[in-house]
Amino acid sequence: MSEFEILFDVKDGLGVITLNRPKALNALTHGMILELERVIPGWEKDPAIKAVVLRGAGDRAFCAGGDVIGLYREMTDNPGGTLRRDFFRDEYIVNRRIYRYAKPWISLIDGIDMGGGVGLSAHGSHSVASEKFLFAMPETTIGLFPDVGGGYFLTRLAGALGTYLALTSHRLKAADALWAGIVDAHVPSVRMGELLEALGAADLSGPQADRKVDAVIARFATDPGPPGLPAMMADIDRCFSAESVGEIVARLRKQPGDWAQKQLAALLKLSPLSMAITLEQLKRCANRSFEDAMTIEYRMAQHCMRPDHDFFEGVRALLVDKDQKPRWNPPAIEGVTRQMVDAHFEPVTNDLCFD
Ligand code: QUE
Repeated sequence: MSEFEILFDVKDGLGVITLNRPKALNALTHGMILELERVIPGWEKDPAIKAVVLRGAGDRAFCAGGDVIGLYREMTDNPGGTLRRDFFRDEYIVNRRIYRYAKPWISLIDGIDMGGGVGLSAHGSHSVASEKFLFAMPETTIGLFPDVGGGYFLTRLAGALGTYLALTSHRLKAADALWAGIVDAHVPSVRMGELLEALGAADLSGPQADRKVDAVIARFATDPGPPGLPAMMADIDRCFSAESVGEIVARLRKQPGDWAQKQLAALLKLSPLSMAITLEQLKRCANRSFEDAMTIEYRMAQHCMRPDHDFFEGVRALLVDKDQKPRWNPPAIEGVTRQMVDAHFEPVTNDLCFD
């Protein structure tokens, strides 16, 4: 493979993008984001390109998220730097461009798809997952919140599923993601290459392009097996529809059975502040436009970039020092005040606004 972090190729009328940091599970750097925004607007207008296909290099990941280790390094080496400001702005601009893209945007997800990767796949017109697919919005694990349009797409899932996925960082395999509507089809890993060739060979012209892509994908789609989520939805809705994180915890405590105790144990490891701001994010983003959700998330992200925020402690503990023992501040949900939460939603200088 090439030394470039992201590859762009035009073949058989397809614009093919390959995220190319396989050793880092194709985690998105600021450079990759800037390259996307440099190339994809032109492809949208180019009559020689009928659709865009996005994939990850290597055999493990589509994209594990944003390059949060890069953000951490800047914070420790160059606290006055601009990466924290520009990374999220430029990433969210790309997320929004994909959401509004005028041509089919097809993600071939043959492995891990988490956080920032979901921001590149979930807002496009088509996402295809293999048996290696593993989804999560895992940001509460590192003191962040489910951004990249999480406030938009998670609030549009059934019942309290989005709140559940957002708060617990719970992982889904292909069968559950297909059931939830997070992906559109399951195609075996070994057939992804043939699917790409078939898309190249297909006539995708005209106003029915999305339907024509559906038809090509359908030729390769197989049953991923039964989903596990349907049997959990009553519990998820009962416990995760509460108004506050404290009330969610209280409902889990009262609920008999293994499932509730497992969720409780999972929640108690995560950043209490992250969980509180995430629940508020979902309330504020429900029934709002994609653009409004991104403006809200940009303000939140800027607040999370303060040096004393849980975000840096989370990245340190999970990804840099790997001691797996983040010291959250405050350490428990009872310590999170209304004021701490509301501060994340205040306008910032250089707000992200779309017109
Ligand atoms: C939560 C996250 C991320 C994460 C782990 C979490 C995330 C992310 C990575 C990641 C993984 C492997 C890499 C890398 C980054 O891990 O966003 O550079 O090689 O990018 O618990 O949100």
